[in-house]
Amino acid sequence: MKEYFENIPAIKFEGSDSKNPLAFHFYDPERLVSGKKMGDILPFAMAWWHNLGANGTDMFGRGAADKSFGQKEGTMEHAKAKVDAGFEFMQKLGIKYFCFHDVDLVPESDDIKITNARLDEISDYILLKMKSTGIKCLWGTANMFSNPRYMNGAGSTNSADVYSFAAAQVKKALDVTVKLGGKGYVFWGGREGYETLLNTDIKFELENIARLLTMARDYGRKIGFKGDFYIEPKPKEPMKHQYDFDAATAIGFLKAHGLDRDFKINVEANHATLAGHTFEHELRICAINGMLGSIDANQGDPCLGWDTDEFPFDVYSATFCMLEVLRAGGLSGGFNFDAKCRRPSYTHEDMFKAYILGMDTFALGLLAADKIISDGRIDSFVKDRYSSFFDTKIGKSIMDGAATLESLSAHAEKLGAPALPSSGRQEELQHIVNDVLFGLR
Ligand code: XLS
Ligand code: NI
Ligand code: NI
Repeated sequence: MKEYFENIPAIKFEGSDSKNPLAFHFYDPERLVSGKKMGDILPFAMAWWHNLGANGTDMFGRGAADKSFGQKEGTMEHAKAKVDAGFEFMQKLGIKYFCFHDVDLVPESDDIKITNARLDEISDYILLKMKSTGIKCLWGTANMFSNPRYMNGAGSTNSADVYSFAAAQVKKALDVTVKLGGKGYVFWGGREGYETLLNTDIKFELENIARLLTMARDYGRKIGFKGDFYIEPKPKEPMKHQYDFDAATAIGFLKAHGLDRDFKINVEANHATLAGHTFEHELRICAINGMLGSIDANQGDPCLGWDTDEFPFDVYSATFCMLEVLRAGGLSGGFNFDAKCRRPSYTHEDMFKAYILGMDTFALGLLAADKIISDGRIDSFVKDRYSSFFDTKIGKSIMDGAATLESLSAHAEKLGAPALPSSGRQEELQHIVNDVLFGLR
């Protein structure tokens, strides 16, 4: 078997004293954190599209990275070389999962029957690789945003033919996901949104999206898909207004259409930033609704207003993410690196270094979050902050449902001006976080 990354060894954990850039300094899959293996708490996944496909093309220039893997792009030989290279990549990094769009796997033909036959062929090939390596599929999805037919969206399109085409793609992508034993199936509403109300019927479009998701749910369950469907919210880009703006919006939509038992949320860090939220805000909204599904692990750039899909580097953000994940009892999905190297980092070696950065960043986040939880000061502060609802007669009456506007008014009248609420002590809490982060070793 040809080796695609000849100069790259299997990446090992060497510890934080190591200066070897091709080693993990913090990610040690065997290390126990609160009794669980780090590798099990952090089920990392490779994103087929960025890692094996993205070559650095942007609006101003063509690709700088070579992702041909020795074959002519747009051929099945190339598709197979990507499988071989991808599995070698995951094995060398110890990554246990991958995520894909239909058209990441094979070149798309105008005739969906041809594309589908190619998907059958490549998924047979992937299945063999999965069996021999133990690597699994985290989730699959259909790309319903790149082809010009989706200029007005897929579920939200104004064309019944395009809608049918989208349905056909979802059907096949679900078939492939089930064939590969995928844990989840994602809908990122890439162009499910609009540019101007002058040409748009929002109610019609939202209901049509719900119809498509319902058909997908029904078909998936019919063919034996037992995993979670996910919506991946994003507020904008490519559309000005995207319907799945953020987690709260997507959860409300799922509940309104009776889809909340089958769907959870796939939270992408950079999309949270674009929505004007923090990553941890989005995770908390999902967790309190019982809908925390999976994570697209990346980060944006506060200087730039778009989805830069950078590899996670921000340890504070990873720490706050892992706090949410640990408090929620872990993820049923995984951590998919929906991230790409910067255009000037165009070598194959850079691909490995990028994943090492991301995996080490989340390992640090996990270790810090675990320390914050066992330190206990932050959690007990938050609990105490609401104590007046548990320790006082009036508070208890609110909590047990006995209070009425009349009873609370009578209490307020007796009070005169209430004392100010207790201090939020934000700065003290931030200081505690720094203590934990930088006293890590
Ligand atoms: C784009 C999205 C996309 C989804 C999968 O912004 O993040 O990559 O994760 O379609
Ligand atoms: Ni994503
Ligand atoms: Ni994204």
